Amino acid sequence: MAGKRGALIVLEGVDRAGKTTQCKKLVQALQQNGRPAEMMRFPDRSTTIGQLISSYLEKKSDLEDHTVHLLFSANRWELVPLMKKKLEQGINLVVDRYAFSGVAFTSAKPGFCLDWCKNPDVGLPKPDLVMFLKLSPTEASLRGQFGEERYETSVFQRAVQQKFEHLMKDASVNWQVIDASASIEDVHEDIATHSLNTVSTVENQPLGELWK
Ligand code: DGP
Ligand code: NA
Ligand code: NA
Repeated sequence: MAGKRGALIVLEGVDRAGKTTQCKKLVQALQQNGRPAEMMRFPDRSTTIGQLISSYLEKKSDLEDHTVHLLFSANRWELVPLMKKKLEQGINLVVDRYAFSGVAFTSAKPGFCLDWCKNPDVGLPKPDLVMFLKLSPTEASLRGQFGEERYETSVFQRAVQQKFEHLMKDASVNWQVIDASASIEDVHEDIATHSLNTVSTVENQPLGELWK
């Protein structure tokens, strides 16, 4: 197939770092630069599996911890054919959370090792760029109270942050740390610059496989 593929760009970070706002702004900026772009988010709560996850996050149901980990992973895998199709069509995908959230959130629970947590996501499309929106717990707390969903406590979020720090030591992933304490516009500039570089760098390269 001729033509240039789209880039797979992921935004990660603890809750309230501004990922969703920045994903939307990035999609607009890419489009304004003549680069087709679409946003995706995980968990995608619209699918059958996503509805099970959503009910769990809203505390309307309880699920065993291993089970919910595998459901989050399955939710990513079920979107892989669509992701690949779009990337092959030259559409750049901006993704709000991915397998790194999967590993960070489950491995922050007692009794889970990193390798077990990574395994179900091994082989997913490998992001060309993962930007970690870094925000200290103090700065995050200044952005207001946590919501009512599962995981939304400062103790758990601190544990998640430590797991992300560990994952970022993996040089096989193209991590960029973004200072999320800056203004929305400044954070956006930073993210857009990294993304536009990535989009033109990878357009003739094959898509990789994560953690393989
Ligand atoms: P969001 O819709 O971005 O607010 O994410 C919902 C919550 O689910 C958030 O607290 C992060 C958490 N989360 C996202 N992906 C995963 C995953 O793969 N596994 C686990 N255990 N939690 C996840
Ligand atoms: Na949330
Ligand atoms: Na969000």
